[in-house]
Amino acid sequence: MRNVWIIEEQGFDREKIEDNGNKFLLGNGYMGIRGTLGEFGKEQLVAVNLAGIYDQVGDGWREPLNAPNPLYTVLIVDGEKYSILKKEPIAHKLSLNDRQAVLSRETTWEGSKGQIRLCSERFLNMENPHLIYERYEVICDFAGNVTVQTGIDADVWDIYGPHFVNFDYSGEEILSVKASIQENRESVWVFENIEVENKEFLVDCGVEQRDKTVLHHFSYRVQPGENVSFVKQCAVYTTKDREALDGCLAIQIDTIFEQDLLGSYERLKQEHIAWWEEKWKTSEVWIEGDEEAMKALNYSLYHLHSIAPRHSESLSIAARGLSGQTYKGAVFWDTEMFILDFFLYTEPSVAKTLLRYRIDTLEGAKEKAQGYGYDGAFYAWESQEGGYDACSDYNVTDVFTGRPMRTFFKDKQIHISAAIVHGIMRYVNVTGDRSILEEGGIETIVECAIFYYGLLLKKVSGDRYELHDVIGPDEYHERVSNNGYTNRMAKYTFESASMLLSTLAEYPEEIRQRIEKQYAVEELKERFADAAEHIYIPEPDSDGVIDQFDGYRTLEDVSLEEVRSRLLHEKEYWGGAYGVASHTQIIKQADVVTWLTLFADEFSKEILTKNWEYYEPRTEHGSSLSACMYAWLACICGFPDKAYPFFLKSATADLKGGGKQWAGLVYIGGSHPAASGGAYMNAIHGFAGVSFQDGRILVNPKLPSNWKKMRFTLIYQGKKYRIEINGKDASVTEL
Ligand code: IFM
Repeated sequence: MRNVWIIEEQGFDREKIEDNGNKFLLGNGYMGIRGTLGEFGKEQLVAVNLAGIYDQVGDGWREPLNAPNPLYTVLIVDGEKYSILKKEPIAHKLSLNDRQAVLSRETTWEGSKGQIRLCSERFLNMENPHLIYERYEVICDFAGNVTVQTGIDADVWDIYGPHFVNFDYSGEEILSVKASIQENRESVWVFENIEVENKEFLVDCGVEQRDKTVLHHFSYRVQPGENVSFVKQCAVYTTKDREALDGCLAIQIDTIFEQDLLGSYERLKQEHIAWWEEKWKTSEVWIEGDEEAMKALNYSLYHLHSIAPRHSESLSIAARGLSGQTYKGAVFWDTEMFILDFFLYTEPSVAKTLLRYRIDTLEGAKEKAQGYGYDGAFYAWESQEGGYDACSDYNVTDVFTGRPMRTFFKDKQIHISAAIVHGIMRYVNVTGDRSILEEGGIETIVECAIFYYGLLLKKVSGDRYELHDVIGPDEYHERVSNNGYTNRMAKYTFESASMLLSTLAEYPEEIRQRIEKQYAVEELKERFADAAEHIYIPEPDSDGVIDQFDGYRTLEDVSLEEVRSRLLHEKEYWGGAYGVASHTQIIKQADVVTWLTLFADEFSKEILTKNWEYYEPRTEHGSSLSACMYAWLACICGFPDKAYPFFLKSATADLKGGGKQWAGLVYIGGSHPAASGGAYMNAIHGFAGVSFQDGRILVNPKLPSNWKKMRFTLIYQGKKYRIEINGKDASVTEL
């Protein structure tokens, strides 16, 4: 068997720099370091992307900060610079061991006197997420002068920057850059320390500060085969880490950095590998019969582990993880609806951290609702700190005029609030831990229900409630009425809130009192029960198909190819007022299919299948959130082989790269955590057929024909289980 844990790229292709940055990303929840090379700068999209710290420059979009890059390294041999960008190598390999989360690089150049080989490897500390380690080695097969300049490059890549305005460089043994953002609200500190091997060959060394870099330089005189090598340790802190900083940063860094770095490196690496090994014990998904799928799926899980905010008790995951500033580093419904399950089943404490972020941003959601004159909690479509909605009124730039286009994602994607309710309820049901409800979850759910209640419309003569003027998951059709997904999720919210208010007696006295103090419980209970009963849920037509929204099937029924052929520009936005899809039945992503997947037991197999077959050819899959829902529903319908290509599409979103990079003229490239989480859900719920009933795990496997066996671990209601599947047979063993 090939090593399914090695992700490798042979040769150097300039065109792949951007995709490789995502593909070879290292992360530890606190920061993500793109898979770029030491000699790269901001033009190659180098980024040390930080979680949960944002800045806005002028009228530009508010986005997360990229810290100065402490892994910047330049190699000079006999006076000539060896950069892959300037000098074509004779061999080059980038390799990620995604079981160990170690990224290595090997590059060989043919110089005028012989060959020069550069090998480096790096990893991020998972226990202390501020720390980065790198080992670097150069070997020449000739006698020559080797100089290495390595240190911190503060000329960072920004999309809507520059964010850093004041720089404070210092360099003795430990280099540091303190960079402060506009208005001096936040600062970022980056430290770098280095220990060189083979000091006997050293002819010169020192520190220099030039432009926006502060660098150590080491010059060696080497004989053939003698290596120049060093180990770097770097640290990143921000003013958000106030406790850790404690006002005396320099002293702390001395104590945090290893004293005997060379001697400690191997031990640190082994500890790092052991940390990951421990994670894989609970999270690895083993598949017999399909190495490609097993590799892609576990690689997706590697990405999810790398962006889990384990250092915090209240933080979420951005739509592009920690791969850069794309999508403003904001949190979307992606987290609750696509990413959450992986953590629910393998590391519930992380799931709780993700949901705590929503509970802690409830005030932001209430403010947003108030801003529109609504009651309750309307969560941010693109959530940043405090629940601030970073989504702009003009979120797409028109390719023809260069003008911002009015979009309504922020105003009309009301389904976001229900996603948070869904996440909290899933947490409670899967973990059996109700503490999240007691710690603000009840209020969050009630406020979301109040929000939807205030939006309900009823015809004077009618007896049903409707939701008008919304955008469903398919963002190409704006301001529609009775989007089935949105209505069903609102119903779910009413049901959840009503159930919670009806069972308050089960909670400790102080919780009950807290809730009763804030709400007219009896009145709300009645309202929510009534709303849940009477909200209009679109039904299948005589042909079994459900309209995605009122009048959907009166729109032009035209093929995807035809709509694509109408594009006048490759980056043109398909939705909105003039989009090529807006007046047709072509949709961006799974919409009705998402609804039917989540509530499959409310429909017959026949209806599920008819809708899958109707909507799939009409779906562009223009979002990485789409394929996994089609895969999952195909499994529910009993067609795992039909599901398989959709599953693979999700699982390989970052492995293969090449996804959509533009929405109009807005850059949306980066990694795809929702697709990773979606692939996991496909494997567990779809192919393995895991569901829960009355506190029990049910397994009803529907493996694709090339999968023989499957094995994985799940944590359910506080206990760990090993699930083994062999064809159609399954066993569940408590561990
Ligand atoms: O949340 C998604 C949305 O559904 C489609 N556009 C991209 C967003 C972020 O992934």
